[in-house]
Amino acid sequence: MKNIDAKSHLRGESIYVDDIPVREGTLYAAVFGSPMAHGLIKKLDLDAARAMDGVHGVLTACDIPGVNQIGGIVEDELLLADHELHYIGMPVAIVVAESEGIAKRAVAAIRIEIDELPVVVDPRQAHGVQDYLTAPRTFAIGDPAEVWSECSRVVSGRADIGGQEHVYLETQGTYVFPLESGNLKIHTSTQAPTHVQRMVARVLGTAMHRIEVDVIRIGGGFGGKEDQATPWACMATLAAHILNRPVKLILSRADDIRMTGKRHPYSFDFRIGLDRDHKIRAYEVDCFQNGGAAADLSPAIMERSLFHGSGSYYLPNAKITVYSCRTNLPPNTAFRGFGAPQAMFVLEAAIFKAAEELGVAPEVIQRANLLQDGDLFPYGQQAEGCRAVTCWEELEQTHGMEPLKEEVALFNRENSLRKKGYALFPLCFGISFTNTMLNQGRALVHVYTDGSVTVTTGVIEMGQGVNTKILQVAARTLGVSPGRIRVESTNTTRVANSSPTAASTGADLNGNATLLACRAIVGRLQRVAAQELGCSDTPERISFCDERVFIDAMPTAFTWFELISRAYARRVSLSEHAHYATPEIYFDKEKEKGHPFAYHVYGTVITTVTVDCVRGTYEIDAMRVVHDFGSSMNPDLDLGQIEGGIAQGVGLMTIEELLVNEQGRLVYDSLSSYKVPDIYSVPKLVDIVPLDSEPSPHAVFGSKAVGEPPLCYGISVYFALVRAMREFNPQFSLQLSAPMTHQKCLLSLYENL
Ligand code: MTE
Ligand code: LUZ
Ligand code: MOS
Repeated sequence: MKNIDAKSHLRGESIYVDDIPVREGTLYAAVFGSPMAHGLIKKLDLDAARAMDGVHGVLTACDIPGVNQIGGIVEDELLLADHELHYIGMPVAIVVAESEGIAKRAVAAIRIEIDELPVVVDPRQAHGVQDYLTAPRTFAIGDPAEVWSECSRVVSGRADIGGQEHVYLETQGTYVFPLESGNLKIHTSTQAPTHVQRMVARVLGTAMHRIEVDVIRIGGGFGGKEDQATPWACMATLAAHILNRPVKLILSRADDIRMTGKRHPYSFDFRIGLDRDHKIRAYEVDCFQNGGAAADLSPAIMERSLFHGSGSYYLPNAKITVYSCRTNLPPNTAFRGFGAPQAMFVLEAAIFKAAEELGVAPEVIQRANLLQDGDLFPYGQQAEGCRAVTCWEELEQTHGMEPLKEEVALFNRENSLRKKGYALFPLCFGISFTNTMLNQGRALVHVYTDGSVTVTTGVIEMGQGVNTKILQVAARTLGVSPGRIRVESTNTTRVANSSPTAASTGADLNGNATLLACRAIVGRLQRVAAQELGCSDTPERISFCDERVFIDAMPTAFTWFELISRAYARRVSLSEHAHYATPEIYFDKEKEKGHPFAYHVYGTVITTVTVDCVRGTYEIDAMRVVHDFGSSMNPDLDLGQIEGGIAQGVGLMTIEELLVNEQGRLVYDSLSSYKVPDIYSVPKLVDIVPLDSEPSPHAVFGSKAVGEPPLCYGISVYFALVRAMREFNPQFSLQLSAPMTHQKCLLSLYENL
């Protein structure tokens, strides 16, 4: 089944916020953000902006009728600064004008005087004074302290991983229409319409039922619109509410990069202890998460780092601690992987360093410690249906690991200025929101009297193809052709209280709800058909397929359309609203133990790279993957997700560098200086072999979640590069600091040579 958006995307006909036809009377908003990373507002001069022709209003914190507070997990984030400024770009005032141009010129006319305060950008500095966004947390299993002395080798060190800009194609944006009686309709590019609805209601001091949020699709989110679409929607809605006019607020790329949060950079101190047989006896890590100026989703991201601190390995004694450090940067936020890639990176870094010190290949240690069925994760869940070893072995066989290694060795013998390296990475990613409460989905299905069908769920289509999967679920369950079904926009009035589309759970939660809704309708239609066919006592004999009614799996003369007419004539409901909650999951935060994940996704990658040791540039030759899809309901979409995830993971590990100076200013703040992967930076070959595994019981139709996990395959690129560089220069100091930019690569190649 092709992506249902393919045709309109290709023809440029798909609608995003900025494509919604503009209504008469629309005003345009632009936001004035703090020019300093930390300070107190001494004077805010809005007169020049207010006096400009075409300016209808300049709004500040004192214009907020409700509560000036948008913190979702911790209530520590103002919508508009009132006194203290915490990061460059922190919104201070909203200008509303007759055109975007006027609004921007008015923003430029705002003057501010600030009493500067010290700026902190390094999480270790915040840790030094225990300035945290939320209390530190530790996950532990066994006791590392007891076994260090028994280890044959103990290795410690520091590792670092940088942040990442989301670079969704559609920047943050909102278009709001005031309706009658103070009600408002909001079109916004968000992964979390209910979150927008709740926060708008809070800011306006009104009830959620007055606020309708509608999303057709978004032009990419990657986590950047899980929480951080909300402030812009609140600002536009505040303006529309106060001025009683439609208001549009679309961030320019420059403002979006400057003012919104990114993936969290982390810094780590690790210690790893091994036995003579390369088993990891003990592992301890302190993770310093750079959270930015407010909590946003940092506590949840911290949690996912803790959950993935043991990667795809069994660690009998481990202690993983995360400190969520407050810095003067835009609040960092969700980004595909949500703290897991960072935690996996430091463990791989520890294994890599230990391997170098022991003089063995890292894959020897990796292989010796792979998770197996029955093993405990540090959070108390037992590995079930574990595919770590299966994926690894399948990779050895299907991709011919030994010949690949020989090829690399041969190349390195024959070339002195170009060197190849390879690395493996085993993936294990937990599926479910770690906050159990969020694991619920809803769907509303209508069958119209002509037999056509609409489905509304709480899920957001952001390019991942989830609406196509929803449609597949409905088509298969109702036995009608996909062309008969339309997936509606996501709308808080039709489906309420939805969780964000995040944690890769969109298809599972909303697909399962769709399945339940369709099954309920099928149940009623079976009874109607049984009555019509004279077998009222045994409706279970009836089934639907290819728009026909079957009895005992034999086709009848009855079509879907006739059946729908009869059902309507018999006054049977043709609509259903269903709710799905993931079964069996729970987590006890006191004990830090539980069964938080419905299931895990596994996979293994082997990556080969070639480094140009004269220039410090490199190419990724190939990434060969064995991935556990369960039983994929749409292999094309799922392969697309893996390729996209890999490209983003490669960017994170190689060229995407978020450099911040001491004043808290982004150094690479545009797409001409912040490098995102292009066709030259992605692997020349991506070969994905599906593991033939069981359909997963909690995955919709047994098709495992695929959105975030594959990004982690990118981690292998870092270590493949270091190994290639070692072939040229065995002497450089091991920094374990991602991304490995071309610049860092070049400097290391000639360090101590
Ligand atoms: N794919 C595209 N094309 N665009 C996106 O924004 N977001 C990713 C992933 N794949 C994203 C994407 C993230 S961060 C998540 S959590 C999942 O999609 C969410 O969708 P799902 O739950 O339906 O997998
Ligand atoms: N959001 C969230 C997420 O609130 N909880 C999660 O566990 C999560 N995981 C991944 C991405 N977003
Ligand atoms: Mo994805 S980071 O869960 O939006």
